[in-house]
Amino acid sequence: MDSKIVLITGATAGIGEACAEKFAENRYQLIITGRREEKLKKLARRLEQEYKAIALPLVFDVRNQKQVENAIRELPDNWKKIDVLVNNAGLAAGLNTVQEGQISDWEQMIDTNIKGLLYVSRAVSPAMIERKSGHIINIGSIAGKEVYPRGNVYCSTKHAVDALTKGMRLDMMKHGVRVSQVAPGAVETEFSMVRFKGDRERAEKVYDGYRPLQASDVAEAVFWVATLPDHVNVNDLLIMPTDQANATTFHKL
Ligand code: NDP
Ligand code: 8X3
Repeated sequence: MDSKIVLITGATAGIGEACAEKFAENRYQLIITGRREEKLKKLARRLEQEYKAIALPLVFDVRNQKQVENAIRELPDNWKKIDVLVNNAGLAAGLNTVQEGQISDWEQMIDTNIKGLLYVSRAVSPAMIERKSGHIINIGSIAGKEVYPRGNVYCSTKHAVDALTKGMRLDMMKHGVRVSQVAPGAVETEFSMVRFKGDRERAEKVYDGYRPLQASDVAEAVFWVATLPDHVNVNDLLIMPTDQANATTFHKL
């Protein structure tokens, strides 16, 4: 039997990279995407060396609908049958009140986390629907379940991912396509460095005094969701550090 194909957005770092590793270890063929070409190439080489996995790096910005459409349309024939799409690319930019927020931060988050997820899903899902098989796994967040101080726009984008997951499931259920959300609490990745625009001290404080999730913990959950029997769908999986009870309550030493 041919190996299954998984497309992971945002595979150059963090949760996406860990998902790539987990699927590679389990003999999937991978389409790994992101904006940083060198990182994608390096990851493809590593996955090939460590797991003999075949990985196709595909460079695009999820905010650019034409780039997304062209990249998916121009996939070589033997890469077109995407079995699993992991919509992971995303970010938080800044942590401000609305009255002090930067408009460019809001636009980047909305364009990436909502519109980018939609562009990729729109490009990939028709072939799944035609084949009556496929699985879309959206990476949501505890920020899509609750709103925390100064989280306004980022939390809104993740609430949108929550709603889109539900909407896509309603749209695609009759076509045999599964749609799931995996929604993590705090995960130690590049996320906070990106949110605080390279301020390492501020970023590191986010993970101080408790044990955050690691990207590999989330990858385990994503892989489990993706490999359940066809008749089983995990609608929503909220995965938190043991030391984090909700969006704002941590058990710190
Ligand atoms: P990282 O910053 O480590 O990774 C983010 C990934 O998204 C990178 O690979 C980056 O690739 C990609 N990305 C960002 N913007 C774009 C873009 N415009 N086009 C294409 N790719 C893009 O963060 P995480 O791994 O933590 O985040 C992954 C997902 O998990 C996000 O959706 C985030 O919201 C969510 N999440 C994170 C949590 C956390 O605490 N870390 C908790 C809950 C959810 P590149 O820069 O190469 O384009
Ligand atoms: C990332 C987790 O709590 O920083 O989605 O929003 S949080």
